[in-house]
Amino acid sequence: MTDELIQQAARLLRDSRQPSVLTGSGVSRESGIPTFRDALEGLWEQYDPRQLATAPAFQANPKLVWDFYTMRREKAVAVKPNTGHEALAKLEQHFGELPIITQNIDDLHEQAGSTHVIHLHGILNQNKCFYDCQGEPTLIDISKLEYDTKAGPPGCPHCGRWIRPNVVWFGEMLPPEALAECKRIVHTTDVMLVIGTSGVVYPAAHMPYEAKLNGATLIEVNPHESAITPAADLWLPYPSGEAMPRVLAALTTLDRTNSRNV
Ligand code: BV8
Ligand code: ZN
Repeated sequence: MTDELIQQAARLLRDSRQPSVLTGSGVSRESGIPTFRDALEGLWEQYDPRQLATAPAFQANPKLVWDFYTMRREKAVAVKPNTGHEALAKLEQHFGELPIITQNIDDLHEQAGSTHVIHLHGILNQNKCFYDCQGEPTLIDISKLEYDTKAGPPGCPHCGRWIRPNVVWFGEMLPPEALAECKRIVHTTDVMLVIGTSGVVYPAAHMPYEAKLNGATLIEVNPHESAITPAADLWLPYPSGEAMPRVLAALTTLDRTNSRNV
């Protein structure tokens, strides 16, 4: 990991007035959560997550899709934030404000201490009525329901129809309030850290381009080239769990040097 790239990122952040972050599943990879493109393991290896993360797939086989999310919930309970999540939470303390737009449905950013997290694709640990029968979204706390966990999704206590995870499936609209918040951020941010996303799922993948159009500088952190890399002003080709703590340390040193020189 060359220090020069880390130093460049630290200098861009030092001079930033309104930094922001966009994360994808790569930021949770070092916590042990597979990315969307990682092959699923065990009995799930025959499935492609993108084929399961749709309403038609759920309607065709509610138990299969419900079990897919139950498996992911059980995995998510066992994992902890990694050093990349923790560095982002410390960056928020450094700046006082650091909005994180995430495509991830885990809550590892929150567990690490980030307080301004916008979940574009929903939240794995929340459930709702498939028909939002009491309004959008009709959230349901399934821990209060009596149901056979082996029999697929429980019934909505209001209308008796399916309960589903409160996540955004392919072909579904993103939560309007999350989108509105993103619109505000991409029009005001001057440096956007783009971490751990392949940049292929829209409209989330559009955010860095929109920010750049509005004058922001893009710093990408991803060990592999992504669809966003060509638009990035600086690419740190490293895992976020290694790069982000180094960027944070370099920024802290720059600040200390600056304050000595005033
Ligand atoms: C919408 C929640 C409009 C569920 C997710 C053509 C046909 C059909 C549809 C479309 C189409 N073209 C565009 C669309 C729309 C579609 C889309 O974009 N499809 C893509 C596949 C082309 N989008 C939608 O459907 C969206 N809705 O457009 O609605 C509409 C209009 C009118 C009426 C109705 C609707 C909704 C999309 C949301 C889908 N839900 N998640 C769940 O999680 O189960 S998406 C899901 O996949 C994730 O949330 C994430 O967004 C995406 C995966 O992307 P990444 O996070 O980037 O993960 P990936 O594995 O791809 O990459 C990981 C990266 O990390 C890699 O680059 C890797 O190198 C890197 N990495 C690995 N290790 C590390 C690392 N980086 C750093 N450190 C490491 N250690
Ligand atoms: Zn209902």
